[in-house]
Amino acid sequence: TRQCEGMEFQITRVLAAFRSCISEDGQILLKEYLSGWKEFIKFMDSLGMVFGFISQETTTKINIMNVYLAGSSGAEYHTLQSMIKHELDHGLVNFKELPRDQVPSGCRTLLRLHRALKWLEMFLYKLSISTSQDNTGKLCALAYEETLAHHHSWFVRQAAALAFLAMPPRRELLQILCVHKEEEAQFVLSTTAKSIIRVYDLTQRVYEAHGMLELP
Ligand code: 1PW
Repeated sequence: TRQCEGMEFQITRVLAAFRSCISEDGQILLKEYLSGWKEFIKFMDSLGMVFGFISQETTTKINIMNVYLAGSSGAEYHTLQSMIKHELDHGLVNFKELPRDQVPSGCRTLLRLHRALKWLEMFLYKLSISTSQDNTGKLCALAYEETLAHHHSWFVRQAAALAFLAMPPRRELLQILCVHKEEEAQFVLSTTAKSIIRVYDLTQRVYEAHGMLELP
């Protein structure tokens, strides 16, 4: 069996990151948000080559955010709310489609991760209520079709469908997730899904309040 310590993926680290994502005054902390995603990317990478493009695309989005966080205005990117204020105040949001050679705004980039987070949450939830008879690829596909697929082109949806076919069986998947007992799996998965919902719902409200749910 797989060793579950050290640098390899652990679902409990995803949980810890998203749990610490909301500050006491209701701000979304971007570093924690991105670290939750970074941990999850390790999981996608351990699913093999076919998940490569999904994992790559997520990494690309995180890297764009990291450049902003490390940049001269980095302090403004401490939270979702401060980022929105900063980009609005300086006309950086890009409410219109950008030329391909321009770096997308933080608001636009995080919105892509935000939409993807719904997929992740739905997948973990479905996995948490699944039984040993369930097909993980099917669960993943269903979660995708109910959420992120609405935002994707035909081409991306086909590529995603291919990746789901290569999803490992449930038993193996739970091992990759570093949960070994059935009850433990249910608990960790549903707790993680719940911590993600809180972050997702708050982020959604903030984007909605600024009319930013459809940034191109
Ligand atoms: C195994 C459990 C699945 C949950 C993982 C969620 C990962 C989400 C990454 C999906 C990437 C699909 C391929 C890329 C599509 C891009 O076109 C799209 N990006 C995202 C993150 O949805 C839109 O970005 P774009 O093209 O407008 O810059």
